[in-house]
Amino acid sequence: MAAKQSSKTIIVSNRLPVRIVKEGEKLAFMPSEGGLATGLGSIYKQGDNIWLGWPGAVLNTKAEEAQTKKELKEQNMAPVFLTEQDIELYYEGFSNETLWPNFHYFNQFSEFNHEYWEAYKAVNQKFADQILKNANPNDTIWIHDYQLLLLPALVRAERPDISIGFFLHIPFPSYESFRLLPWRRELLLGMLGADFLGFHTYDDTRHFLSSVSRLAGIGNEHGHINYNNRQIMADALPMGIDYDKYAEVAAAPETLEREVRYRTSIGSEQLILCIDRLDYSKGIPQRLKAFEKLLERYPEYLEKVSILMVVVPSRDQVGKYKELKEEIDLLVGRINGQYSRLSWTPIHYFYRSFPLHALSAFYRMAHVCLVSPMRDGMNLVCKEFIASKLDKKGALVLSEMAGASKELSDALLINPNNRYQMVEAIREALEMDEKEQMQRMTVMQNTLKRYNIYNWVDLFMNRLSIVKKAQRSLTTK
Ligand code: GDG
Repeated sequence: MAAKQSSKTIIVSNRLPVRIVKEGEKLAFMPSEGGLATGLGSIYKQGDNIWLGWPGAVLNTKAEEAQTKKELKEQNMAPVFLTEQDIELYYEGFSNETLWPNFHYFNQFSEFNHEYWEAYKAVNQKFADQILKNANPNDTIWIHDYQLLLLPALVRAERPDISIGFFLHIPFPSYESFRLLPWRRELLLGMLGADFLGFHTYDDTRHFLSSVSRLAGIGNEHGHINYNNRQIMADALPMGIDYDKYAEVAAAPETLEREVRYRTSIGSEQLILCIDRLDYSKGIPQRLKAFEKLLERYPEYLEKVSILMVVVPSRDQVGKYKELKEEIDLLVGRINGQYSRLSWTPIHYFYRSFPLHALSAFYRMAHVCLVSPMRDGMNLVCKEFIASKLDKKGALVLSEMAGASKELSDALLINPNNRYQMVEAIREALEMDEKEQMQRMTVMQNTLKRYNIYNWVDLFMNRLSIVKKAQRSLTTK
């Protein structure tokens, strides 16, 4: 009898949890501390498991590629090398100018460009080729996000029995939005190469199933899809954070020292905290206009309340993002120009990123965290704010359009298109008595402690293995 082949897990995402920075001739490998990297650390760092993806820099020589492969191999990673053209057409193009706006209901921004589509197919094939070089039939593959929607089917075509999971980190749009895409059917069939498909919310799952049924003619029963004689499952699995890590950083001496230093600089005013990547889906101008309205309607907040706004640079080579940056700069300038006093600035605005301890100090200092995206798959910032509130004081104003709102019903929920509602919710948050703050915070903390990132990873892997077992038992009957 042949010896049983060992099995490993291959994580696949567009970006690796490491970033190459070129320093002249030298390559430096900087780890990324994102939530996904932390959560999946328990998987990819074990045994023969690997994480496969783009290392974040375009390399020009075979020697650079060889060095990268070697360094990454030592950290259980394998690179997929992309060219400048791949980045322009597949990543900035199809992923971020076609899929991103369509999936976030910004169809007026969606580019339907055939060249982008061809590049998207070709790069998904590049990823598939790398997986196939590394994968054995007993392995488990976990593919992440909208840049790789075709990948499950490309792998399935070559490895009919392999176990494939897929998780979408952004919303899956309603059929009415998704059907606008010229390549909608190919994208769905690409995803259906997976055995288990996870989404942040029940609504995302429902939208996906509805598109599968209406555009590909494949029905389902409570999320179970029978396609090509394979039983596939789609379900909601909201992603959590590393709760203990955020709670621990919030108690670290470096964080406390920073908090004292920042408070000495800005005084004792109440702070409304906003942290986002630069993106039109995050609703940054809408929120600034609401704050402007708050100051106009309730002048008692002048000199008493400020916004601390961190906008992390992102995709700012793409036209729409440049325009957004200009709009934000103008609004901040207008509001600060009109309301500033020598001793008070209404909006402390930073267009850059901060180290984790600084972020944690901001979370600690904030009376209110204002998270008001027009659409967001989940939103981890609001979860990190809650985990950082060790004294349970503070209030969260949260958009209904963020996936996180489904779990955090003790936040003050708002429709980000309703400026007056946002103004009143900010006021309610600023005026909320401590008892109510602590009651709401306790409920939200308990939820997030329980459904943390490790729990999410375990649930995903369990669901995938249950689906696979059921599939195998059906085919052997
Ligand atoms: C996508 C989906 C979904 C921010 N500024 C700094 C910093 N950050 C960190 C935050 C948080 C992360 O970046 C942002 O995560 P979000 O979830 O808010 O948003 P996206 O980047 O759009 O993520 C989203 C997520 O995928 C996961 O599935 O929730 O809906 O769009 O962790 O803390 N980190 C540091 N300095 C900063 O200045 N160190």
